[in-house]
Amino acid sequence: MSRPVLILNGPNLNLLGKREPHIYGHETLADVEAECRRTGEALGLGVTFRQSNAEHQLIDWIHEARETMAGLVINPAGLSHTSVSLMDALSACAFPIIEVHISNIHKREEFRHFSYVSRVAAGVVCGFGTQGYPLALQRLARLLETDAR
Ligand code: CA2
Repeated sequence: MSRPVLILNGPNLNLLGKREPHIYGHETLADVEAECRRTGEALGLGVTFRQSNAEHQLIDWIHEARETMAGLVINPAGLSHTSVSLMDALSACAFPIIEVHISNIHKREEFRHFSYVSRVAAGVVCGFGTQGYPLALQRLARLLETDAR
């Protein structure tokens, strides 16, 4: 039986592949979703994939996930660097959380170097382009095998 995992994408990631390809590449969010579904199937994970531009929506999905999901991959986008509320919602989750950034945030502006989400994540994938998503799923699958947080 596959284990349910949630992949959340924060503000503006709906623009992926449509703007700023020099930073974020040419793949669209739909391409990323398709790749995550393929990877999830191979790993025995049932993938739910969502994006919102609204902080409250992301928080509501995280609250729901506490009851329904075994793990979470999140690209919090700009909210990584600003949102205590998102961090608080994530810290109420008992399952493992992997944070993904498509770009290498440490190579960019200073304000992107800090992430509130990293404080509650089991691990962070950053700077691997959209390949970071399937890599995060691989790590999540491994953590779920051992039931570690
Ligand atoms: O590298 C990442 O994945 C980020 O989470 C992306 C965020 C940025 O604020 C973080 O510092 C790093 C930006 C998401 C917006 O994505 C766009 C994609 C294409 C065009 C415009 C924005």
